[in-house]
Amino acid sequence: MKDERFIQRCFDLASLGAGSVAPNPLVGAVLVHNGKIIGEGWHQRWGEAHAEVNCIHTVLPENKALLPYATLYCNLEPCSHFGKTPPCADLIIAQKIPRVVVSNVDPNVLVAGRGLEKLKNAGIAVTQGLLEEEGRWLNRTFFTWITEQRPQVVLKWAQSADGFLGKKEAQTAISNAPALRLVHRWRAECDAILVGAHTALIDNPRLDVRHYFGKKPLRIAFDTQENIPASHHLLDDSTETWIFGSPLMPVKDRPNRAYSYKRTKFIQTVGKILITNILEALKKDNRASLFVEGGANVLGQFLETGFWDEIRVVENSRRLGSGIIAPNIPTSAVLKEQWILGDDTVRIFARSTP
Ligand code: AOF
Ligand code: ZN
Repeated sequence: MKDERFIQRCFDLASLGAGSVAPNPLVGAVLVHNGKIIGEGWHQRWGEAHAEVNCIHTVLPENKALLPYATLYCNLEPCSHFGKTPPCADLIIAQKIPRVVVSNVDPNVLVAGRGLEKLKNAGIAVTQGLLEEEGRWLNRTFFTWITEQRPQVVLKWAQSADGFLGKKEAQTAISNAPALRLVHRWRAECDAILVGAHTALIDNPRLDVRHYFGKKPLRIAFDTQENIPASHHLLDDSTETWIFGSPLMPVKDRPNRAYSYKRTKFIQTVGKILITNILEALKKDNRASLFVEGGANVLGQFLETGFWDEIRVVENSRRLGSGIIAPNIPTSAVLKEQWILGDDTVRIFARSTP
């Protein structure tokens, strides 16, 4: 029970890296001596120090002598490879820490149990598999990235109590202010946000992070008919944007497409835009998650083709009476999280693994 509590603390620390470490995992580490925490750390930024290193660095000089009697808790197996930083397993051995408790084995082929092996060979007592399922849920993006070799696809929509996304030809506010803040947090935590042509045109979304803090993800929009006016937010060149469009005319001849875009890339496509092409492009660009914000048509495409890992639905208690019908939650989806935000209910579903 005590071990689980410290692993839970690792999860909480690990979550602080959300939005900053991808495609690396969220990792937290805690050093405990006699039931007291003497060090804590987490992986804060991609390419920088791992959780274990940051944790060991926080141990006060007067507590350093306790390391040979302490337990290191970490939600992910300590690494055994020379990546952008040296192996964490070597550091743990060098610090003479006698016991290590982890939640998940690292699925990365460069590690995959070798970190734990290294520790055991050095005589360290290793316990693994604590709160394993919770750990996998926390690091679901990393697990998809490593095991499926593609970004985690998260579908999101807001619907009325009677199951409508909004009115047909106008932007309709469905969810409340706290839910808007939550959605902006989700945006800050993902690597790319996508909307379809109709949403880009009718809603004129900014797809930025205004109601939360954190980095701006890549924006992606479909614009096969080249309908998005240059005055729309998505074409303001304020942040990295990919516009998937048709190859009817070279970019330079399109009246809407100025030459001066620096951060906006117009990607020509032949025929229907394929989800696999988008996922491939994201993978090449090292982007581990895609947040799909609608509309109904695009959400339907992802659902029909089976390219989804998570569905996040915000449901308001008001009824709309008519409008665009919200997608059905597939039978393969399982409810993982649910909470109330005023008159909104937030639900997170995951694809059930057979
Ligand atoms: C750990 N602790 O905090 C993290 C680990 O490129 P690098 O050197 O940062 O290595 C990235 C890989 O290391 C990543 O794919 C995963 O296998 C592991 N991440 N391991 O011991 C950490 N973030
Ligand atoms: Zn490491």
